[in-house]
Amino acid sequence: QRKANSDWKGKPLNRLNKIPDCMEKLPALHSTENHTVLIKVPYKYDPKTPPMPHPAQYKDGWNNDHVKMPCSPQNEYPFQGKNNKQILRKRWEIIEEALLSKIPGPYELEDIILKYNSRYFGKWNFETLKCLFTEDLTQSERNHFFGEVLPKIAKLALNLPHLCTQPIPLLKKGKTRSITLSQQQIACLLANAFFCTYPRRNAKGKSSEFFNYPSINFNSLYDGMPNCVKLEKLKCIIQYFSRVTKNMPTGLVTFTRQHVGLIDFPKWDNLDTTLRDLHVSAEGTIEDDGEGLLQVDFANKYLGGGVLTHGCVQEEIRFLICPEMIISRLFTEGLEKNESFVMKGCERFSSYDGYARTFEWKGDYDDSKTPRDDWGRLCTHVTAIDALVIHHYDRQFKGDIVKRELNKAYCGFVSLRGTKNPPHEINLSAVCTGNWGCGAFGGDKRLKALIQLMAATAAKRDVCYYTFDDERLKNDIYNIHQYLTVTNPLGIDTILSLIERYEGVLRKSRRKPNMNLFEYIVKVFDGSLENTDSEPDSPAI
Ligand code: AR6
Repeated sequence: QRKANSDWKGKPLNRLNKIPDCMEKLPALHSTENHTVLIKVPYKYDPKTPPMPHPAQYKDGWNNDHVKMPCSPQNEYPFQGKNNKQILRKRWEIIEEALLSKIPGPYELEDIILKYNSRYFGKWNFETLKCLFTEDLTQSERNHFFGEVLPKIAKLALNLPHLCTQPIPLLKKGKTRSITLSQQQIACLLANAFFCTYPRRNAKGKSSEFFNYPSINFNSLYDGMPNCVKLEKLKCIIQYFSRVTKNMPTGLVTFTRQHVGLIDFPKWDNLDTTLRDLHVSAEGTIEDDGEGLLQVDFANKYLGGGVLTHGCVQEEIRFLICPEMIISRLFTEGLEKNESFVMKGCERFSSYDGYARTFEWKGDYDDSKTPRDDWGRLCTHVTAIDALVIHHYDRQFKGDIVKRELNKAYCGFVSLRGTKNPPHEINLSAVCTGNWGCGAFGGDKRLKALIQLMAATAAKRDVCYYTFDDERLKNDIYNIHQYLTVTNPLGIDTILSLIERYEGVLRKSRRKPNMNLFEYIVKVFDGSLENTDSEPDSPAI
């Protein structure tokens, strides 16, 4: 139940640009050089029937530019034949045999997964999976899963050569490129991840083929000492499969790797624009209250971060409640500093409570009220940007580090379509964000808030900021925004130089700062810095 939120400041939420209202009309959907569409076009959203895959027959792409598919005829695997002789067999045939067999419980599920992953016998364990079904869920929940849901997940996985008929390009570094696929195709690909069928994705060494990609097979979710968080993660995954195997969603999703050429970044030192509008609130979360806005994923360079292992903070939680996001890991190489990743149309399936160690799955989430665009995608846009891990507090204020973060946020916020239009035609949705880079990655909240405001301004978007219950931060961000836009309007170039001056102060004082960045900025202008040792140019005492 959503509470009416009165605890906010700045521009009212309902006055921020939102999709679908502010969206440009979409062109007809079709594949182009940089956009692979895995379904048949022309396409029209039909709430009852999933779109047809394209082409009609499976086409293989076992090469360095495409996902190596489990059902590829070239996917071969050593198999213990008669008289204990090792023979090479088509791995898909082993997978088919395994998944068509009866799987009454978690022990058998382990056995079948190891049939076509025999190299990992004795290496992978399934303790968490077993714990879920033997200690956590009730007997009837267990029976329902193994009796009803699992056979359908198996069937969905085995439908791979009929549903995902076109080679899926790898979204490699250095190139802007999109993939559009149906929610049904994603479900099928995820069903394969659930059964750990993806070849070449388990080796970890630096020389392994997919070294610079996130993992995709779910074995890492099943193993390890069972802990509460992993059990809750599995419940989110089970919820997703229970839903899609009962009632397959019929829309589309687009994933885009966004690459900004180094010469295309704003010249931050010469940008005299003042900050765009802000809505800031201590209540609310990005996923619950960011409807129609460009929602930020506080990402890892490997998308999803620890979603399939131990992590359980903002990004992992988002991927667990919207599991379609997990499929990005199948084809997206680690992000570079000038890249972001945009996901349009991922559906939310679960509710949750708690955070990190207290994370708990709280049942179904009905996302059906979210409108769809002309491409049948839910109007939920999420942009993944990976902040820097901050090891030394002072250094994050240094010019080159600040610019790295400005550029990264800009990559996430910029509309590459929009950049070609004259500015007056652009009506982009506001960015919906919060303490990006300031939890697991240890950044300073005030600095990162300012950086995101600057980057959003350069990308022509307003900002909606949720401080995650931090009342003081809410007031501070509101006040500095008022100061920098009304009381003493300053351009981005000047704000940047103030941040660098603050870094000088920190470097000189060599102790915990006695004023934060925002206090410093105001003091520079009200003259109260005089007679203190805080200014970089003042003589050392
Ligand atoms: N809505 C708004 N604010 C939030 C939300 C939410 N749903 N969840 C958390 N916050 P963190 P990072 C606030 O640590 O530092 C993952 O493993 C809350 O104040 O997730 O960028 C990724 O895969 C929280 O402390 O982001 C990366 O590896 C703060 O946002 C790494 O963490 C930061 O959330 C990224 O770490």
